[in-house]
Amino acid sequence: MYIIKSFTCKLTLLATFLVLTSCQEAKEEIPMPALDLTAENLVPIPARVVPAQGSFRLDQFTRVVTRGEDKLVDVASFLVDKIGSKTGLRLEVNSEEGQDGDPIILLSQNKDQNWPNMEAYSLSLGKDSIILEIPNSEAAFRGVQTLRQLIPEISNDTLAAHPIWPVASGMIEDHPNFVYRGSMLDVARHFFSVEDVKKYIDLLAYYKINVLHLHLTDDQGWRIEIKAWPKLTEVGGSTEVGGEAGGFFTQEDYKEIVAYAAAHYMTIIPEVDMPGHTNAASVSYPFLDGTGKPLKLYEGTRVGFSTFDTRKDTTYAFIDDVVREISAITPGPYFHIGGDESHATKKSDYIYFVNRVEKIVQKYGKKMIGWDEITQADVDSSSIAQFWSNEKNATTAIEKGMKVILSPAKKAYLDMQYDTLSKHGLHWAAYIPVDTAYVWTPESHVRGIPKDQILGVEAPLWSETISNIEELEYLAFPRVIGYSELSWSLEENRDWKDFKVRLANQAPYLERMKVAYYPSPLIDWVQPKKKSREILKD
Ligand code: TNX
Repeated sequence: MYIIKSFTCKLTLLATFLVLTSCQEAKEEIPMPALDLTAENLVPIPARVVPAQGSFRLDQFTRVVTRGEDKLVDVASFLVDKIGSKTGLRLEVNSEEGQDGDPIILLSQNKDQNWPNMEAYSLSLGKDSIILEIPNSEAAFRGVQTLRQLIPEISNDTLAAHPIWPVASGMIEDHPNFVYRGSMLDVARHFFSVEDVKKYIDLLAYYKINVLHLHLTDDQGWRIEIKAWPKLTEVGGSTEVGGEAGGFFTQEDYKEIVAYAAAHYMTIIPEVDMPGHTNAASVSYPFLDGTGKPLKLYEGTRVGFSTFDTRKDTTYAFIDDVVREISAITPGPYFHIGGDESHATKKSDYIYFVNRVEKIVQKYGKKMIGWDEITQADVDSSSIAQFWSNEKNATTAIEKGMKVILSPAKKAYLDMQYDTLSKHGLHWAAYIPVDTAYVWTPESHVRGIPKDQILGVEAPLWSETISNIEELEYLAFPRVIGYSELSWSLEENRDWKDFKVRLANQAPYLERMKVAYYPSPLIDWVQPKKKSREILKD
């Protein structure tokens, strides 16, 4: 039961004809519903959820307050902004106004607690207050996503004279299973705009994904401006699969993406795929070519036909410039060198190449990531292998003391078709319906890879068959939501039957965000309820 304070003021006429005003508190009692916190449709599922009686009253009087580092204010503003788009409420952060008894959402930094890791958070959901306790602003951002999911899509207008969004009471303690929770977007086969990438970041961040790997170059296109080598984008960026105009990110565009990702506590990993997948670069600067075949722009979808000349010093001078320029505008710790499907490179040349490029990446202060083939070279234990197809390469990585990112094509490739009827996608690795995408165990997927050497899970979205955001969303959603749970949630909490219901309940959010998700028939999608008022965008 909530007590709302308001003041009714009476005029009192005294015998002396003095008019005095006296104010007296009147109380409106608002009955709040009992909600079950364990029945909320949270994705990814938190480590621990303990329900309690009652619910919190989110309404226009709610105060959002921060205690701790300055960056918490930005996270609180993000929350207020998202509450605004979902509910229409216009709350303020750390406002001086308000009264005792107003509902309060407090973001409180506590560095001293023994947190399981630096993204861990606890949410105490009371009747009068919601307290998000965190070691830092990154953890606050993760906890805020949980809170966003707990706010109902529509208000309960029968409780009081004003709209109220009841939030279930209880306690949530949560932390990620893997520190690396990724998605990859191939902007090389088809180009995607800064706006498209930002929308993808919005959606991924809501599910606590914290890495976006951009596959920036391939045979069909070079998509990132390199000031020392302008033809890469002028020539190499001029087309794409199917022969459309292609495109590229200027360095300013790229910085905008990096900054947007950073505001969502997401790391951008740039990939320059080499020594194969390099036709667009070699057409732009033919001295790079190691095939000796005639060069022309490529708009098809074959792989494995191009290679750099790995024995020329000028090739490495070029790569030095590319790695230097991109590293300078990439705050994250990683640089991805590709290294996959170099079928046109001799094995000895490939090994020589990877060894040399690793040094360049390290020189610019980055850790090298490469597709699993790189483990054939003499790579350092600080470099990271991204397992996609060859288990032997993955176990070689373990023998070398490297960490591994899991992207098994048969399970985690977002560009695989759901089934034979899928409008977009390929099926060379498998058909991946929504259940297959979720029902596997990263912790034990490849024999011989211990959990402590798994950095995390990444779901790559190759773009041979998709050319706009709707098609991207069709392949990515809903499967990427499952990958978020596989990488965030603890193994003992993951369960397909339970996930299926929680996934079905993502429909109202996805529809509000205008996501063209694939309405898989395996899921009993929840229809969004009608809203009594017009609600703004996210
Ligand atoms: C394999 S996975 C590739 C890509 C293709 C993808 C299509 C990997 C490292 N290489 O070049 O786009 O299959 O599914």
